[in-house]
Amino acid sequence: MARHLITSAIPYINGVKHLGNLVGSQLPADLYARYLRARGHEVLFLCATDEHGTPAELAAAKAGKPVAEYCAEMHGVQSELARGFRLSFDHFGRSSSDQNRRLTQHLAVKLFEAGLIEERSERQVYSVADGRFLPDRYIEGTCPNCGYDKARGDQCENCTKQLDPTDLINPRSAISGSTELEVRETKHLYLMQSKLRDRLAAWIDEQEDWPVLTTSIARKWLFDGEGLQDRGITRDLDWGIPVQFEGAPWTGMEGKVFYVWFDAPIEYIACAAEWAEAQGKPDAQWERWWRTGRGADDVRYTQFMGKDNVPFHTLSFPATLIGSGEDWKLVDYIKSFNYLNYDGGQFSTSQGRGVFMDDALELLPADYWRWWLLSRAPENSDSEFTWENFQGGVNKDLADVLGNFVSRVTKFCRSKFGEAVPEGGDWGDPERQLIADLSEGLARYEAAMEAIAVRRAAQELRALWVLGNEYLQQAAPWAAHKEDPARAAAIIRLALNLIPVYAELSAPFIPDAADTLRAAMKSKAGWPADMEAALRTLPPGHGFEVPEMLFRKITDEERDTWQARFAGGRG
Ligand code: B3M
Ligand code: ZN
Repeated sequence: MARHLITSAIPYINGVKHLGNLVGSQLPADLYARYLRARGHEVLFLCATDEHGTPAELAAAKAGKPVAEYCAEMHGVQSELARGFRLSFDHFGRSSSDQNRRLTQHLAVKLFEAGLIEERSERQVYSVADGRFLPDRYIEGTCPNCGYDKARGDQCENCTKQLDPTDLINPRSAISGSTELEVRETKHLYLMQSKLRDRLAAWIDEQEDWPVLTTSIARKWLFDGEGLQDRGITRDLDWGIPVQFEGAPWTGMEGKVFYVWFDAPIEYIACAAEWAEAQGKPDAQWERWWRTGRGADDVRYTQFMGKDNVPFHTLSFPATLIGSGEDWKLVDYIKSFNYLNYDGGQFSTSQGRGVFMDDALELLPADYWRWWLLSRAPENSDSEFTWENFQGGVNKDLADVLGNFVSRVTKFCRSKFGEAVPEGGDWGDPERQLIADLSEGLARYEAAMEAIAVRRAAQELRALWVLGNEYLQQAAPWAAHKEDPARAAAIIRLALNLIPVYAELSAPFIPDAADTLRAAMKSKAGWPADMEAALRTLPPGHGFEVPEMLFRKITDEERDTWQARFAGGRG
């Protein structure tokens, strides 16, 4: 029995996430959390919304709402969708929480005291009409490269050229449209990551078992070009965690907030504190997950994220924690993902391209999506969602294999023996062979899950479902029943017992279907540590109900309708 801390990258607050976001962090994290709980481990699984920064401010402005109100509302929307997808977070927090504000300010002070934060003066664009400094993307103008007249201060969306605000022709404020802009001197805090380079490099070197996708990205940022850069961790924004606060060791930082990527990972810690508060537990209860001196020494900490988030988790966040000089728990394993593409292109939040979490649940129950997304997770390379692949996966794996097995076994039993496990002869060679095959397959499934090899785990699970179908096909109880009803009863007794086993093994992928099977078989056996014993759990006479159709097939007509409906984007 071990203690596992699991975090998923925290999704930005600005809108509903698409299936590519979901499969790159929250969904595989949930799979792993459910598996570890099923194996009897103690798990704390945390996620939150990432609420600060310009994306939140801009999205709120677009929605015509004060940003705090917008964030509260969107947090509700995202929580509801997380519930809809059965994401089993122990807590779904908010990076705008008091806990995160206190922790972020606390860590900044510790870093300052350790000589790792420096004040630097910068020249920056100030809008007189708006009475504020403008971050790069709040400045618009004409691109000097292509002439596009809505280029942003950091980049031209039209020709992709990276820009400085001072490159823009006819620059204006994106907030008010005012052209009354000046360049003024202002101070910012910098985290001296370069001073931590050797310690970070040594720490990355220790991680021999991490996926190459994770370590190669970390090494690239550590050693390429000029190596690890010092990083500005403050911004001129209203919305965020204030840099000037009581007891701060610096002055003159009014009107500035911490950079969103500085406070967002700290929310992983703050979220544990929010969880403790919500549960009415004392601080010691969350600290035993996060402070090595207070019990977190024996915690195994796993993070899940898309590849674009890796530099922040392998370098910046560890720099914050190591640099603080305090005993914070560092991540033990980072599971990162490539991208899921959509129908020949990319999923895109800004263009509304692809299927989003709310759309998905409107079309089909969560299990259909969970199974397809996890079994095709973009682990070793990018993968692609097409409606045809989705239809094929759902129909072939869920309906034809698992669903078919359950339906054949339970309906056959009902018609020949009634809705109770039949008495009958003992098991012979085919059954012993099946149990041996299932035991071996189970060991492979468990190994894949322990390694967080998501696709492989799905294949191994499916292989276990296939074994049941093949057995049924060969043992052919419908034929045996004519000459030897006792033999047919023995076959069916085993096959019925396989259903609760499937429920337990499949639950991390398809939790609702698992519950349906448990309810139908009136059994909640737990993980089948010993396959033979597990298959004797339901004794003769144990009543059950034929479950409703477990999975329906997606028709060609639906597939075509959905493809057409989503071709145009969300608008
Ligand atoms: N919100 C980016 C993303 O959702 C960012 C992750 C923060 S993890 C601390 O991809
Ligand atoms: Zn341009």
